Amino acid sequence: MTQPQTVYLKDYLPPAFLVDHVALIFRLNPSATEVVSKVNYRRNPVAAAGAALELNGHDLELISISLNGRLLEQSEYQLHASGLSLNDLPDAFELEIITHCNPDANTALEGLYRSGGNYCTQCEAQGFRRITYYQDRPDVMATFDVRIEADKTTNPVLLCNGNPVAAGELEGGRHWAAWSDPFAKPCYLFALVAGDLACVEDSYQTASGRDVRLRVYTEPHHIEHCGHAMDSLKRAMSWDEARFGLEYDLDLFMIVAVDDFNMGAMENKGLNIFNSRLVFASPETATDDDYIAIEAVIGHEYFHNWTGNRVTCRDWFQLSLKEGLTVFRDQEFTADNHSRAVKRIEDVRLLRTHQFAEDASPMAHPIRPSSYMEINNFYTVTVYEKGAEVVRLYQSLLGVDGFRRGMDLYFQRFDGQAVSTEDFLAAMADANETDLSLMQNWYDQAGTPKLTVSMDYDADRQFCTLHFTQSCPATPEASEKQPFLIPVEMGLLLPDGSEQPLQLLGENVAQIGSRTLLLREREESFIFVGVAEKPMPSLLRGFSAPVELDYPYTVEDDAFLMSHDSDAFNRWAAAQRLAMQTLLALLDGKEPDGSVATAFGQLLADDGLDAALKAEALMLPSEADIAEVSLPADPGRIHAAREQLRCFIASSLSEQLESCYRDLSQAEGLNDEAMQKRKLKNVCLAYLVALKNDKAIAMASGQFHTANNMTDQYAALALLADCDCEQREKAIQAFEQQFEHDANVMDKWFAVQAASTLTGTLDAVRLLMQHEKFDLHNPNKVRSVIGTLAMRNPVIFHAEDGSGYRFIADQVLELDRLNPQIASRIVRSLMNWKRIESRRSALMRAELQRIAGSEGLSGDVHEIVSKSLC
Ligand code: B3K
Ligand code: ZN
Repeated sequence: MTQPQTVYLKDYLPPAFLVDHVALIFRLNPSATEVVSKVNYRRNPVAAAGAALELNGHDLELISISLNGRLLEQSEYQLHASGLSLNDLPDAFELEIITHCNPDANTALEGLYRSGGNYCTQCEAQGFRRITYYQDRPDVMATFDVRIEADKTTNPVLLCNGNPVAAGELEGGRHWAAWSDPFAKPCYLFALVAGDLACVEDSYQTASGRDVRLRVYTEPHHIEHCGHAMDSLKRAMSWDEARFGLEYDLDLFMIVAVDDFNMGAMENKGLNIFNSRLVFASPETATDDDYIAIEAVIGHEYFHNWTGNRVTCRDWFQLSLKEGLTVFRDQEFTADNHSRAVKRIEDVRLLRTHQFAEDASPMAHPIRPSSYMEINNFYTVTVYEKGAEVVRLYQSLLGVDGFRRGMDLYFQRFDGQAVSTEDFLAAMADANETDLSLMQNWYDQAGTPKLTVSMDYDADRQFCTLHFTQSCPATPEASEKQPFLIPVEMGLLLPDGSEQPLQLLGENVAQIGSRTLLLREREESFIFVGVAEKPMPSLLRGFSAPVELDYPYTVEDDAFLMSHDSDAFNRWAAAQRLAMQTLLALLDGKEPDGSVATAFGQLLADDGLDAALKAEALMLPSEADIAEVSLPADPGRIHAAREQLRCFIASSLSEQLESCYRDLSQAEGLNDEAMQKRKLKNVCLAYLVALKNDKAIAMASGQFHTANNMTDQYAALALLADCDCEQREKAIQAFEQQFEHDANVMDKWFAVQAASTLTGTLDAVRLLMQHEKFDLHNPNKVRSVIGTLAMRNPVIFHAEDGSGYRFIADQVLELDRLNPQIASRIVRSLMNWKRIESRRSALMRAELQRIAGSEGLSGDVHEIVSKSLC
């Protein structure tokens, strides 16, 4: 195989030809689908004169090419491994290309493939080149007309982007449908679906009074599980109108649920395609977290209609332009509909655990990378979640109204265009007549900035000074970093817990409540006056910037902030720090300090806190979080320390935990309050079961067998799956019998077993892979079994004998032949070998080397492995 090439942002050139219109005919056939593509090209005035037309193509069988109706000889074009070049072309012409592709043989799930007997597509980022020869790049935007022909019995439903325009019958039991999409779009937003599908239908009237038909398509037996998805869609449509003044633009909006999908969902124009696990929901089959995630992802894909589709990316380096912005929008959608504080905590937990680790890894990259080998490797927590944090910075700097002004100008300037992150920055700055040039450093530099803070208190002058120093570790793209623009939302708490009014030296009046300090330099100090008592700083409230905060808080300081901070996020952050300090002390061989149990007990008893915030605060930092701050990490000792602390808290607070559990056991329904109560109840149960005594196991088993909702049933199952007891086997069997016909629920059954820390899990996983419902071709199954073991089971993955690493490397090699994108996700579990203690580190490295030395590796896996071994 040829070595994958690195693509550089600095080499960007506009396309040689522009496209006005694309007309496609699909003659669907499982093993040989014919695609007739008729495209009107004209020379791009800004491209080099006389440039060739370079069309991308992958795994296509070329049947014919005609230029303005004349069939071309083979000598008139150059066919090569990755496409087709044509020279000496007129300034404007029509090119007709006929190709065949094989949907049945497409296990990579990119381009046109089959899932459950139905046809579907996935074109982002570069899947359209597996459908036809085209300039497969997002800055080529065109209107599309599509005709689909297929067997009528097996494919009664034929769907494409845009609006349906005509349909009819054909000979031989076939039929056709024609679709037209009036909005110019890049080809990555193309989608086609054909199959035997049922749909739920509803309608939505936009703010300006237009009626839009809404449809959610699925295999017929799941139709009764689509109500929540439809409700979520309507909520998303009305939220985008209210918050951003953005209306839907076509007459029809469709969502199709498919079982075989590489990621969560895809925002194709007018025809979103979803992984079925993010569509189907009923209280018996979906957890509360599933309900919230479905609403968020339906919102996310819908919001892309403006941020991504109407205004798209110039090239794939700009991915965060649409993804960071759209994640920010979906975060706000959830925050506006549920608890803002809980949403913020969950987003920050995800960022700190996964993105901070990525930023410290060999794959560290800026939110706008400057090079890549395989673009699919850059759909990362950095581009998405850190990207969303950077968008949030604009809102912190400009306020909600200023941010809205920036968004309005962005759409006014760029609707229908393919643009860059600089264009977004400029719209935000111009709309608010302010200089935001320092924001550019957030796009160009990788690494998590560290903010070191110290405080001096001068009792005589009543001055309190905060000193800030920012630094950023070296990352592959740069060792020296320019300072970042960092808004620090903060307050000063007085010993009685009240807020010190904030007045900086030189100001005339004091402000009550939080204020935001803007850091622009490597070192800055701020002097507050009129501070009569030594205060406790509450820093980075609401996590006002994606940085690592370093302030010398003691255990007592954190206990104080946990119970007094007016900022809910910082109460959570203090609880996490307190737990982390205790965990690090345990790793140092110390005994658990009682203050953590006391503080957690007070928090649990606090009537002023809602149940979900208590639950979030009581959840200990994950083993991955601990690993990041105890380098080189020893996963075995980290697990033991965390278990020790869980048991210590559980035994110190057992009565309180049990009575809290019992008080909350009646939570019913899907409202926020009931969901919050279930969350806290299950956190209490998890602590109790950590003690592994008969009473706690009986409570979990009782909950499992009597639960009337998946949240409680699944929480109990997960706890039992980690206990070596007879109730474990009973629960696992009962769950399988109850849900064997529901693929998405079976994924949960697979995952709890693969997450078990019991010895023997690796053998159990091998057996699970022989289970009749397991299928290596199905990404959800792979994620549930192999992904869970690699990413969510540090005990088994990091087994001292290297068996976990060897198993995962074997799976990566096998998966890579079927589906490189999925293999490339799994192989990342080995990437951080340099941060692990030396024995395991050597074993991980050896597996990476074994993968690197294998024949026929995909570009996807090659990029991760080669960068990891650098
Ligand atoms: N834009 C898609 C992700 C495509 C991933 C391609 N490897 C879903 C989303 O972010 O909305
Ligand atoms: Zn997205």
